[in-house]
Amino acid sequence: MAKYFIILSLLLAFCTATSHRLRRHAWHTLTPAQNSSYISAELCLMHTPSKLSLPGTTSRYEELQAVHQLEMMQWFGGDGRPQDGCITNGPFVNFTNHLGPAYAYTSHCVTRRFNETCSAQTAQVFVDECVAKGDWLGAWTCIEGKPHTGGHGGVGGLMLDAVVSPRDPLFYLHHTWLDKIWADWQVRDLPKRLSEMGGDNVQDEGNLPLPFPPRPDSIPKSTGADGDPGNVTTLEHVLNMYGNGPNRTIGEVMDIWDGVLRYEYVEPETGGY
Ligand SMILES: *[C@@H]1O[C@H](CO)[C@@H](O)[C@H](O)[C@H]1NC(C)=O
Ligand SMILES: *[C@@H]1O[C@H](CO)[C@@H](O)[C@H](O)[C@H]1NC(C)=O
Ligand SMILES: *[C@@H]1O[C@H](CO)[C@@H](O)[C@H](O)[C@H]1NC(C)=O
Ligand SMILES: *[C@@H]1O[C@H](CO)[C@@H](O)[C@H](O)[C@H]1NC(C)=O
Ligand SMILES: *[C@@H]1O[C@H](CO)[C@@H](O)[C@H](O)[C@H]1NC(C)=O
Ligand SMILES: [Cu+2]
Repeated sequence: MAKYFIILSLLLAFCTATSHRLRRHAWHTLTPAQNSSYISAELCLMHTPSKLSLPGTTSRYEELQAVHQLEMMQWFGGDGRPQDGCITNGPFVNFTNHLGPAYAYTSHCVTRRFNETCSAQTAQVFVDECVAKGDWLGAWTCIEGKPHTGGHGGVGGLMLDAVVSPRDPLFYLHHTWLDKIWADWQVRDLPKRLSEMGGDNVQDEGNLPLPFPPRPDSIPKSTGADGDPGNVTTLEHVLNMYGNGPNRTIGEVMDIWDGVLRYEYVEPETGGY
């Protein structure tokens, strides 16, 4: 299968440790050939039949979304068309997804509704503000507030579905960017920030940025507290991969450089860190 130049975030947390670090490049620095490889890899996942028997899934791509759907409690084409929000161009124009909305299973196109007011919240000035925070709780809530929500709202459509937003391939670009903001915050105080974790492990449902429908009885409840002694997230917290790969603890994925993920970022300006 075509090479990934941008790894799919925690969804690839099951990558076995390799002797060399993988390198994550910024999308705008890819060559046309690398660009096509990445898009082909996503199309390949969309066209490869599912194998894990997760509810509603028909492809490997949907099995990755299922992790988000099941766990949630707490050149990609342009905007959608006015009448139904379906995208009208780009490589995913004919893609039919089968998970969602929320916990339902229906066949539908990729929908978007660009909103520049929301996108403005992803501006560099807000990112800089978050990266400057002195502790994890400050950085996390800051990232969640503007850069994270701004990306979901800025694209709109499927990206505004809190349960299955990974249905839009843009989700992975947005979230790998958020991963990088986290790493940018970490490198400002190493090694301390390779083990700094905290915050609620179950979302406070009264205080969500996106509408969040109740989970139906047919979907087993995730306790949210797997591995934690209480309701605070710890390094022992288990990331349930639902068979997409081995479960990992948060402690295992904190150090992107030398932990199980083992990758580094290639900065267009400096050549990487
Ligand atoms: C990336 O590839 C898509 C099609 O695969 C093409 O339309 C687009 O122009 C390419 N962009 C760049 C920057 O190479
Ligand atoms: C989408 O389907 C139409 C009709 O079959 C076809 O003409 C078009 O090339 C397809 N586009 C892509 C990007 O696969
Ligand atoms: C864009 O999002 C803002 C903030 O949520 C909202 O007030 C506004 O109505 C949206 N604009 C459009 C055109 O939907
Ligand atoms: C977490 O647990 C503590 C102590 O048991 C409790 O006081 C607090 O309300 C809980 N917080 C949440 C968000 O459930
Ligand atoms: C992954 O974690 C979940 C939740 O802790 C657990 O139910 C499941 O059995 C684990 N799967 C594997 C393969 O260890
Ligand atoms: Cu998100």
